[in-house]
Amino acid sequence: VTDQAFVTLATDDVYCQGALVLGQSLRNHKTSRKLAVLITPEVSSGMRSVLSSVFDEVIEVSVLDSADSVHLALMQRPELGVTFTKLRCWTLTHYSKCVFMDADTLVLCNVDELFDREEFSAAPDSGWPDCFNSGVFVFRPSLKTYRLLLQFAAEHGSFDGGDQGLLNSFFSNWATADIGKHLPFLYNLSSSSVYTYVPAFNHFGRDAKVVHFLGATKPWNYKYNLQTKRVMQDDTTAESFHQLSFLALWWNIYSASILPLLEKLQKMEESESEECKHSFNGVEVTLKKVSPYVASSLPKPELPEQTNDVNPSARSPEELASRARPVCEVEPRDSNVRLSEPDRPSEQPVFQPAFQETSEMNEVAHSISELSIHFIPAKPSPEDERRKWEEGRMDYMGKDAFEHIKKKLDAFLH
Ligand code: UPG
Repeated sequence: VTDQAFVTLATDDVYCQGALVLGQSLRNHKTSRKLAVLITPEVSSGMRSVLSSVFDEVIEVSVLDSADSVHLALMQRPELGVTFTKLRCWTLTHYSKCVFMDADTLVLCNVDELFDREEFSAAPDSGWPDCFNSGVFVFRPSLKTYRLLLQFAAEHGSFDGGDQGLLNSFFSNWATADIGKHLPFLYNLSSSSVYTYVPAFNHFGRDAKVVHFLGATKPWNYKYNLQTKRVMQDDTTAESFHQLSFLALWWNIYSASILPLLEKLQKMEESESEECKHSFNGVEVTLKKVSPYVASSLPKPELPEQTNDVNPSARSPEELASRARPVCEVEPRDSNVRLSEPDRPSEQPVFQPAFQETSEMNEVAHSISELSIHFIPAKPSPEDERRKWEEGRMDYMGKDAFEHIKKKLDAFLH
């Protein structure tokens, strides 16, 4: 079907990562509809080319911002003014009908049946069920509707400062007029409702079709260990088992399908002279710039103090990503910091521990032509693990946790 499309929005490279996972999840479940993503000028050219390998259409629009700091402050989300840009989806008049999906949603199965619904269909919001959530909705592109929406926004604003408040006021009879326009909650299951109504989730959750990571913390804000395939949990948050399952699913798609595309992009960018020479202990070392997308997916390395001598800027992947200057490659493999030749099997340590100023190091380092540096986080010792247990920080993500998560997911997805 070429005149119907799933549409999403990403106003920067960070939200693009969500859009890519959403697009890939729609592809994985063999949608027969087109995939379109609205982007704004801020999205980088590299990211645009990655988007175009997942989406049929990458459409640049200019930003619409509610600039409504008062209402946005009530939600404590000053960044959501740009969600007014979502209204631009009504301008896609080369499609007769579309389903809009936020970039922080993920489909768990084929949801093409949504196109059987009419404008304006949406699911209830978990915070105020007489309002719909604007993360998933069925609409008909129309310049007339678009103009009416802009006019309405100018006259009435939005009660929450974002698109959701505006759309709820505009389509104000949604709650009562036509039950056919109420999408089941399963088409927009907020990942947090998994713990706000546990029995309901246990009863209905297996039929979930779309999961929505709404709220300030998005899947890409978590850390994920590529080797163990585990989402790394922040000590201060207490995500439920099911939330972690959905996060793990998001990260599985990201690491299996999106990361390779971003790495390809990184390689292309690197070949455009993104390497630099750095000298320490009289030895010249080649440092490669790590793409922010790749770096942000890597777990935070626990660096031994002495590595600061080598590159004082190398701390967390976020810091690495946020700095313009070249940084060391971070590789989460096993314990210890290591200096190795690129083509030498990485299991074979050259120095342990590394970066101590020994004559042996200089000798060997001089004898190899190219070096790459790997900062590798140390494994927690049994003492560390016991201490965490005693402090009440149990290892929910213990050895076999991912197996459990996968089993559970398989159980309710099939
Ligand atoms: N978005 C961007 N860039 C931003 C912020 C948002 O592209 O800087 C897009 C993106 O598609 C995102 C969507 O807008 O998924 C909504 O923003 P998000 O940060 O996901 O907000 P949430 O708090 O999860 O969303 C609730 C509603 C959502 C509505 C938003 C503002 O679920 O549908 O757009 O609040 O009203």
